[in-house]
Amino acid sequence: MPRALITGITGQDGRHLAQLLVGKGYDVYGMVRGQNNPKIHILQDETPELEIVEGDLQDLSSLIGVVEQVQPDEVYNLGAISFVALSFRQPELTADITGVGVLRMLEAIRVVGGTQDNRIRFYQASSSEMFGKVRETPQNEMTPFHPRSPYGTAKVFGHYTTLNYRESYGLHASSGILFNHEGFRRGLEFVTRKVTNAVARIKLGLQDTLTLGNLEASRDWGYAGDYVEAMWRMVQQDEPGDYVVATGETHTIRDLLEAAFQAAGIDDWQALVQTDPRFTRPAEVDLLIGDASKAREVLGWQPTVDFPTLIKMMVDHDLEVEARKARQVQ
Ligand code: G4F
Repeated sequence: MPRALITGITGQDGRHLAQLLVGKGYDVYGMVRGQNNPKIHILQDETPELEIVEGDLQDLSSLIGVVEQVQPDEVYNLGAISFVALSFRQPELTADITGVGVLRMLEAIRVVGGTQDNRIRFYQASSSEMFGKVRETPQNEMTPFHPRSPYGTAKVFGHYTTLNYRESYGLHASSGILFNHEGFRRGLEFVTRKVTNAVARIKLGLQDTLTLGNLEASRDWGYAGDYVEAMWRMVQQDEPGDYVVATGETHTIRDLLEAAFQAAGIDDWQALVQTDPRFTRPAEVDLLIGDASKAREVLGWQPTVDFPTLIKMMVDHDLEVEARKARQVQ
């Protein structure tokens, strides 16, 4: 059986990818840091086949230990401080985990001998945040980067480090430039889930209003379950490469609000939404829209869930979860 090691296993993508790979017959190892990570039991309920290993993207010797122990065929580096707003408050930590963490994992693979005959293939979770103040629209693999946050600059470092290990050591290292991807496992701090959860609570009479930051930003939002399939396909190619993964459609936060309230059957929502500068960022990424032609042509990948379906899926999920929680409190 092929073996896969996933960092960032407790995050949305880690959970989707673990299930995908188990379904494909892999032995899957998920790396967590520290003892008694509270999310481990969720992972074990969801994917009982998953093995948990301990390691830390801030600690090279722990990564060498994990790679030696697991002897993976494929490493998926999804671990990061991934919330852009937090990266402004903790820029150094973000640079260390989201940026230098990539270098440490690549070094661990090199030191354990994984670059010989491409014994260990590597996937880096790069991000459309690297495009930042976009130089062209839509964005593709050749679009220059102009990051707008400590998260974005750290991702650029990770992206070029992946490229450098490919070119220097012949490592089969691919980089997926993934645009925003969402779903019912998305954290409540990200705007889609913050909105779908609040809309569900408003519908159930558990909350009165919703407070957001910039409503004019535009994002290319897809479904996370589709995007982990693209990661896997990149790693299966004979040659490593960089790929944009996106839907090719963009929507503002206002469109998101409209879709979410509509999914809950609420037409008149304007008065339910407030804005507060607390939720705006020192520098914003105004518009993202990806051109995934290369992924379509080379990987045969395309998204299967469109924007209204995605938002409805999330609202329905949150209606169910919030109604259950409310029943338990009574
Ligand atoms: O949902 P967001 O926090 O995602 P963001 O910043 O686009 O980053 C996400 O996608 C990236 C891919 O491009 C990933 F690399 C990254 O790890 C993460 O998954 O914010 C989306 C937009 C922003 O423009 C933000 O300013 O929504 C705007 N927004 C407006 N009000 C808000 C809010 N975002 C959040 N999180 N909370 C608000 O109240």
